[in-house]
Amino acid sequence: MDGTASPGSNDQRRLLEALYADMRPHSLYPLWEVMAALVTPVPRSAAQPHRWHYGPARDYLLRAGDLISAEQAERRVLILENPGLLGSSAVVPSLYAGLQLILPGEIAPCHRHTQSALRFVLEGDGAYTAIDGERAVMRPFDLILTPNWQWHDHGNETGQPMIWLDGLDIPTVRFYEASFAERLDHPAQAEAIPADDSLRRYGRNLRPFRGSAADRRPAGQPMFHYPYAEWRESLLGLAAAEAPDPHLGHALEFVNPADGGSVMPTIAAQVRHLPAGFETAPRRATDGAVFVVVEGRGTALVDGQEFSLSERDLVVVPSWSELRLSATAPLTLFGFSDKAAQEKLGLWREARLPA
Ligand code: GTQ
Repeated sequence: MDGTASPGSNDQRRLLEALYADMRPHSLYPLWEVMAALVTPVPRSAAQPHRWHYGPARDYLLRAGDLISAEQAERRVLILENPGLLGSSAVVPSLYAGLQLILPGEIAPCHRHTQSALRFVLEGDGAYTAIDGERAVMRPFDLILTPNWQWHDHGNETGQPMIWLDGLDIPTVRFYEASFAERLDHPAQAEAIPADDSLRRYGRNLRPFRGSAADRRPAGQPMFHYPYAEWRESLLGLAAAEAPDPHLGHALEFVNPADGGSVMPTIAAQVRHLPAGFETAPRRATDGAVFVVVEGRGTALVDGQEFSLSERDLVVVPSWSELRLSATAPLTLFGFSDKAAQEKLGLWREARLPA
């Protein structure tokens, strides 16, 4: 569809311009002048494909660590801002990504907000995120959720810096103008429930007997910790047992066991594995996605732009860009995207293209 109004005579143009000038003070605007830009035949993302090498980003983050405390910053995070969305703090129009640092002995103070968050651990071992009274001990490449309006603080009682990838729906909540946030009057919330309690109760496709006092987490969202040890075993087990999907490689999505849906209402999370030498056929999808390398080496070809990838490097793949992944060494990726929200809105689509 080409929604541009067809050109008319110079006379018509002059009269139309006069109409627009008269209407403008009354907050009225002609659709036909903007139709083609509003209702596009295929998605046109303002976001750009981009890759961040982990090493330099980590150096800047540690430099920030020398200059400002987690407590002072509230959250000491370097935002991964999409170069096509400058000033928006967004990695794709709907989502935010950042690298968060907690140094030994620090606490990122307790707060809650209507934005939903996930953490994917990149460095360090043994710090914690406390969520509504329960600590999740953070091991490398664990996925940890902070669903909306749950109290959370992060603390590091280990001797090493702890760095993780934050994924939040900040731009989505901003779009809906639905941001609420509050601080607890203590830096750390009370530990009301033993660490990793929810993993023991809900983590293996079981749950406490219905109606028992042991059923402590919200019925709609009992799980908030998806350990690497578990997802890796599933993903690599699958890779050992069958051929990879031509467009995805081996791919698994994290689910909310309460409803089988995505981990949070706005954010979906996935892991991928490509055997050495494997290259995916090109694919487009409407979700804007961020990937981080867990293990291995390879390349991401995004709309013809090639990005080399090695451990902990990050790459953003905007809506409807053509993605080809290839592995020079067995490549494992974690990714998150706005597929969760798009599916609920009936918007999500993909196109699997020939190799
Ligand atoms: O850890 O709660 O990267 O509130 C941005 C906002 C992290 C957090 C971010 C946040 C947090």
